[in-house]
Amino acid sequence: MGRFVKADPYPYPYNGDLRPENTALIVIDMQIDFCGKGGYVDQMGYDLSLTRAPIEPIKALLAVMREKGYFIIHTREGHRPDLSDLPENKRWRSQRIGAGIGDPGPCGKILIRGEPGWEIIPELAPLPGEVVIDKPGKGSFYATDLDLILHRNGIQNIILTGITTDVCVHTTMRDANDRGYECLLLSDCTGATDYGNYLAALKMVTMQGGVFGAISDSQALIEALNAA
Ligand code: C5J
Repeated sequence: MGRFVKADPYPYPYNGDLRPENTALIVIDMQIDFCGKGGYVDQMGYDLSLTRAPIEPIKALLAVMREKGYFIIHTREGHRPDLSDLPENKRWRSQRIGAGIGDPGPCGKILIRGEPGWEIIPELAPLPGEVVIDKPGKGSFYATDLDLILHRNGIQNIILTGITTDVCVHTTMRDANDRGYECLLLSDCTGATDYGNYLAALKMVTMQGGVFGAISDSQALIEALNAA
């Protein structure tokens, strides 16, 4: 039997074992810096409507998965105020495009922990007790305790949402897949700074029989979660 989500290129998860006890929803970097006016992405001149598109679908999905008792994880990309964890080349590149990490901006110092721009947007604020992972890089595993927390809580399946599809979401998905987690990326719950990159990032997942996992959307997932 099992419980499966309609997904591309295979019904997810591969073994039909989809339960609140073994499945986590991860909401990646839904911070003002990535989708708010005056934040990092806005300062770089990208179209905010692309990174804001997943807000409502994620909000609706969070309500369902919270109610059903699924394990919820949020991540935030950001650096220490003294910049001791900021690679010099990352800073240099951000300065080149006019949004220097650590420099003052309309939402405080860009991508710095504790600054207004670094906060998760109020619509998707974590609830007390939900795990929040602070990461200095694009992937959610590097220099964090995410893997330890997933293991401790018996998580085998990871549902990925958040921004940006081609950068932090993809890096996290690839890394999770290499670690043996069964991954599902929801197309309406993610966005990139470029629409072509968003489409390409989704397509990449589906190659080779699901090289990093599978792609679906929140409606299909909710249907599967509601099925007896
Ligand atoms: C980026 C992210 N794009 N959250 N971060 O720098 O994808």
